[in-house]
Amino acid sequence: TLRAALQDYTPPPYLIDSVHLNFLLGDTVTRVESCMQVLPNHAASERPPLFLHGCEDVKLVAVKVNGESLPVEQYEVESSGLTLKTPPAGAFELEVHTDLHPDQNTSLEGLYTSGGNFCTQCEAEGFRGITFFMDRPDVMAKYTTRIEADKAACPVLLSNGNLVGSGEAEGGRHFTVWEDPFRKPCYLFALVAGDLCMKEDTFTTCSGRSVALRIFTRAHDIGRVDFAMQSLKRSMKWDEEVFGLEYDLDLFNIVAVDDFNMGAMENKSLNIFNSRLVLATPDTATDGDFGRIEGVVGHEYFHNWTGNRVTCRDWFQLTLKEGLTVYRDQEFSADMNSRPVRRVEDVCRLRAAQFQEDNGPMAHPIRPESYIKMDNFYTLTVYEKGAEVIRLYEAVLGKAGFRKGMDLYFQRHDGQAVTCDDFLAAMADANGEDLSALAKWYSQAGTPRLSVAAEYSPADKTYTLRFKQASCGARRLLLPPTPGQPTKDPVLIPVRMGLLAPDGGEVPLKLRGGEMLGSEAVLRVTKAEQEFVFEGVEQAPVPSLLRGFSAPVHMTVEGQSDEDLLHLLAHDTDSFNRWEAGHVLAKKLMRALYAAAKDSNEVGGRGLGGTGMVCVYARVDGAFKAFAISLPENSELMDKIPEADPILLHEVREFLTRQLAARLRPELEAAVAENDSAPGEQYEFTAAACARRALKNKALGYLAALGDPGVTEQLLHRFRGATNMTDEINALAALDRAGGGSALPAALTGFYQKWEQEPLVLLKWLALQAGSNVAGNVAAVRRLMAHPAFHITNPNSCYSLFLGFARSPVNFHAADGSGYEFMGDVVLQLDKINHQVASRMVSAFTTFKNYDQQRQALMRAQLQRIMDTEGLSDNVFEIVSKSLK
Ligand code: HT7
Ligand code: ZN
Repeated sequence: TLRAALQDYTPPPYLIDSVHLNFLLGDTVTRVESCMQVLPNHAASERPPLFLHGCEDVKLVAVKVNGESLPVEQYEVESSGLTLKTPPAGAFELEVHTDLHPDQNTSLEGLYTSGGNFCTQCEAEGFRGITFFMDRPDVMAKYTTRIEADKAACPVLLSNGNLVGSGEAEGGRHFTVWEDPFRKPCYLFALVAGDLCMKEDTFTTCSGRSVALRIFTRAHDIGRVDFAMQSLKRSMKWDEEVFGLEYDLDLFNIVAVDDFNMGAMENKSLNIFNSRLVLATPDTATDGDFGRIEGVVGHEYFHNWTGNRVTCRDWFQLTLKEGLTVYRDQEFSADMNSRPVRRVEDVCRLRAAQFQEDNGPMAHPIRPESYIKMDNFYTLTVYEKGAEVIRLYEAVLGKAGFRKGMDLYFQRHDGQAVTCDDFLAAMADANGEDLSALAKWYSQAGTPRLSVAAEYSPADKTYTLRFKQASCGARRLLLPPTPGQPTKDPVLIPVRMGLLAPDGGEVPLKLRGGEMLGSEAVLRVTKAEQEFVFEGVEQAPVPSLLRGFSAPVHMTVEGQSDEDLLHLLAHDTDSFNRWEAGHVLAKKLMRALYAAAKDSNEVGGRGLGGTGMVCVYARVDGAFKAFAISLPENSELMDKIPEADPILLHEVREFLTRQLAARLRPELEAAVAENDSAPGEQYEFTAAACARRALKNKALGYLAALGDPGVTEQLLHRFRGATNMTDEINALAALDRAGGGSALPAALTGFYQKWEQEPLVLLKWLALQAGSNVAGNVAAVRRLMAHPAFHITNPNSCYSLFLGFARSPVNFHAADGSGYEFMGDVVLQLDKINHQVASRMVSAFTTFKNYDQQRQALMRAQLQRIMDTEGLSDNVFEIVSKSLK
């Protein structure tokens, strides 16, 4: 097992100027002929060996140098790669022929088949599964790709760049030739061949060029690509308007495939997508699906500049392209929909999931220092926290300053493979600012803790905010320690803030010795302890801090009362913080209920009810009403509950849900009535329509908790009469939550029969059953593995069934360990099929230190059992071994 380390980076000793690839696709064997123009990238006095990465499944057939077969003693082949011991001095031509079996490739990296069609996935290190190559992103070459295949089986043959040739070949075969004019690393290479239908549109760029946009799917699905196509056109326009970035080729292709390890891939001009992120019609996709499609289509398109034109020097720099591109797709979605709603959703995800990662055995900085398998570092930390770090630049520099930095970044680095330091330098230089205080965000893992104490002096009308970057506990560490990083330095935390007067008005801000700042300021907290004194404050204000969640930190405001929170809820001008006030109240309530239940062995026994939340619901309106009654995720609560009992926490949630449903029943029924769609109303994916459906369905979910037969009847009626998938699946989920009675099995069967031919819809059906909290459901989930709707070689199927199951507190965390044992079995079974998918399943275990002693022991036992298994993949080994440390 080899570990790569950031500190070991050295430039490649050779470069590949151009490569000609010839793919001879076959039923079982595919031959790949690669011809590379190699250039020395070392001192003339040296003759270093040339190492080309390879992989076990690639069989070397021939090696030639400058047209001559290379004698066997001049090279060495191992499963890890091919070494040319003494390459010629100066430039030379290297030809390598390999044989592959794409139909047997269940790892879904390199070249594989999905539904009989050929496709590729090369990021991060999959190109070496196709041919021997310098598989590292700082080797950027020009590609020409010839693809030859049986014409009947593969009428469509695609690769990157422009189509420059095509024709017939012997034996009923045909070919195409593609030329990509832009240099690229091999991880952006793509090939697709098969029987596909296509839908075409055009986009005229800001400089008047016409770009053909094509989306390819299987024939059955081609009627479901309109939304993705519109999303693509909107992304192209948005990038021109917001960042001045224009598309650079005359063709942009998207291909949808069913078997795909992740969401999508930004291969130059030939994006490949998991079909669940392309195909959508109102009857098969939910509002959530539409939102994700828009975001991911945007994300992959935006990579054309942030990732492709400017790429990463090495994989440690992954956040350079991913954090930045997530930031860009979040901004795009915010502009297309409701900005405040999007921000709340993004922050919830970050705090519920990324903060957990930062607190667990896999914690790493957004720029990791080492890895065994790079695939394990496509994480919430690199992506989502990475995007928050980009947001820090925006908070510090303002939108205009941020744009200046982006412009300089492209001006300096177009066509290069660069580092996060280069990005920071471009931002700093474009604005004449010293941003070195931001650098620590790249190298330190963990979520900083920021505590704030406030003091008002009526005598001199000053208001002081004292910030401490500190964690609780005796050691007074600036940040909680993470694996390998016991101590931390302070970081730059931009705190966007305002002060609210007792009447709810905004206090004009003036820092001691400074100018008037208006009603909002961004304080730069850079020290372990730092204070800011505001002058001319007439009455003790309520502070509104970290507006818009201006930094990814845990913030505690000392002495913050429920009254303060209700004041913010009523008056804050920042919509995020208004929502946050209600959210903090809900967290306090749930933690109090949990603590009481733990003490008394009785949930809700001390008369704690949902009064605070009832107030919250009454005071929030519009798009936020659905959020106002959303209870915080368990993972957000566990941060402050040591050795949590997940089932007790679940019971607290159920109790509170019933309480709220009972106390708010008239309001919830009104919300359903007021937000119901009118008969015959067309589905629209707009912020307003989504907000209405979200509130209605949230309200129905609460009403379901009442266990009232009348409600169940209504849900069944809604389920049968639903005219869109959002309402249909929500009614089914609510029936499940209502216990469903005898109606649930029939509804599930009806749903299956209705959607039997639609694998994407059946993913929802699998996830819903897998996540059920009916005790003993593990047996049903095991049975579902044998159902025709489930395919163990399909990642989506596994994510729905297994990760759906891991989300059930009652069954995954069953006290007898049966849920853990099941997931242990799943990891071991999947590791023989697909290492990446298997290692994602291990994530169910990595939070084990959050739970009570018995559960910790049971989870650890499963990790140990996995660890003790022979022939474990590097992917699974890396996560399991770190977890057990
Ligand atoms: N850049 C893409 C990453 C990706 C990937 C990584 C490892 C294994 C499979 C993968 N498929 C796609 C996705 C993105 O961020 O756009
Ligand atoms: Zn990406």
